[in-house]
Amino acid sequence: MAEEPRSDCLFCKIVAGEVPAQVVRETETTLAFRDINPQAPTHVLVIPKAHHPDGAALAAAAPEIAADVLRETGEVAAQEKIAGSGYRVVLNTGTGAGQTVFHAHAHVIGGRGLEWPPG
Ligand code: IU
Repeated sequence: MAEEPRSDCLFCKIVAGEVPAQVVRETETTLAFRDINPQAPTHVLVIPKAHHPDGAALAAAAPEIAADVLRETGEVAAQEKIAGSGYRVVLNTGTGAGQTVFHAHAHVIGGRGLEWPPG
């Protein structure tokens, strides 16, 4: 279920324009901005504008917006010119997997070689 914007949610504040971000793409339902602590030459976060706690919750509550987010990861990769060399889309889900911001977001990471499996 989509929730109201949360005053304690950093990404809701970015959507509201209350916290600055380097926005690279925006649609009616999504926002894409550069990660403040990039792990690769390209590291962009794609988020739904509506608050959902993680990717699974987003897909369950609003599958059409989950599809928008996934489509936008591809658009970001094309715009950043990393589609040809390969890139990774990551949805950390849960504290044990490294999720630190509990507003759904897909990391788009590329511009360097990427190891598998991830750490
Ligand atoms: P995670 O999957 O929840 O760990 O990803 C959260 C990301 O949000 C992480 O890569 C942070 O560097 C990033 N981030 C940000 O871009 N701007 C911020 O002000 C904060 C975190 I706090």
